[in-house]
Amino acid sequence: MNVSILGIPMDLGAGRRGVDMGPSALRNAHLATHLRELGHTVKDLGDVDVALPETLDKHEEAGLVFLDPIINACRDAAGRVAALPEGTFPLTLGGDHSVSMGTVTGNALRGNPAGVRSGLIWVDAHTDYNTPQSSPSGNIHGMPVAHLTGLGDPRLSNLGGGWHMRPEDIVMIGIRSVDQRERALMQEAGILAYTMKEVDQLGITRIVDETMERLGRLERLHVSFDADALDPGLCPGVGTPVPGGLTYREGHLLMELLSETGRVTSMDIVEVNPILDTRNQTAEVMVGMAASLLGQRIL
Ligand code: HAR
Ligand code: MN
Ligand code: MN
Ligand code: MN
Repeated sequence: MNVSILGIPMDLGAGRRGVDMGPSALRNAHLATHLRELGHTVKDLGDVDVALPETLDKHEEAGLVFLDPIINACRDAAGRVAALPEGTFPLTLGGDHSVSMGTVTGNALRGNPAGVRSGLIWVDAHTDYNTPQSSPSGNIHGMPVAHLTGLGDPRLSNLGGGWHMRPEDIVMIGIRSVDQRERALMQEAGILAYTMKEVDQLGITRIVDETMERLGRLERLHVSFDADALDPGLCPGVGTPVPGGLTYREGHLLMELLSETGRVTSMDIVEVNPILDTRNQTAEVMVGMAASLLGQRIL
């Protein structure tokens, strides 16, 4: 497969500094080398330009912190991804999770596909379904999925022109932290979410089966993997750690089973924060997750 790596070194959507260094940490964990060892042709496209917070005054507008520079970076990311040739697997590196408003949009609109439906598998401790009105923080990385489905501020929800993700084409896995008003929005939208309780009860195998029952017929499938979905003992380098996350094997099994379906067409790795990490462990683990999704097998 042709894999194109694109970094979006942005931390403007997060409440603390550091995830802007995520792309660098993932490259330092030998991302491209590991994927080449699997037989892929890997091209690193470098990074999207993102404003540094130190060069901006931290202004909040209508409940959204750093709105304008985030729009610019997401629009650039969407354009870069949408321009990639058909058959390329875009592997996009955050950055905080607001980058996925750009990457998911770009992947859905790639090749300008009339009527092509895209599914989204959101692997995260959080549902990221806040709107500016429901958000307790104003941090945009808690809002990408809501905006992808057309809620929230139109400047963020219209990155794809009139295109929106359908709530029934989204499945979330690993969830264990949802804000009060965010929960009501999730229920209203009817998004299927497997919390850690369901991971414990059903196991990853059944969850992947059910996910593919729902999304398996869609032409495109994007996996957005927030490092904080994994347990913070395994991935300490994240800004908003929540105890009780996916284990190393649950994460790998999820990626291995999704890989076996042959249906996944793109991936993000987001929220890796090297400042908070231990010897780049979180980036190393996430490179392993990408390798499993892209065909790495034990035997
Ligand atoms: N729900 C909280 C908020 O909206 C925190 C969520 C953001 N953290 C993430 N996203 N890493 O997955 O402010
Ligand atoms: Mn290595
Ligand atoms: Mn997230
Ligand atoms: Mn998260």
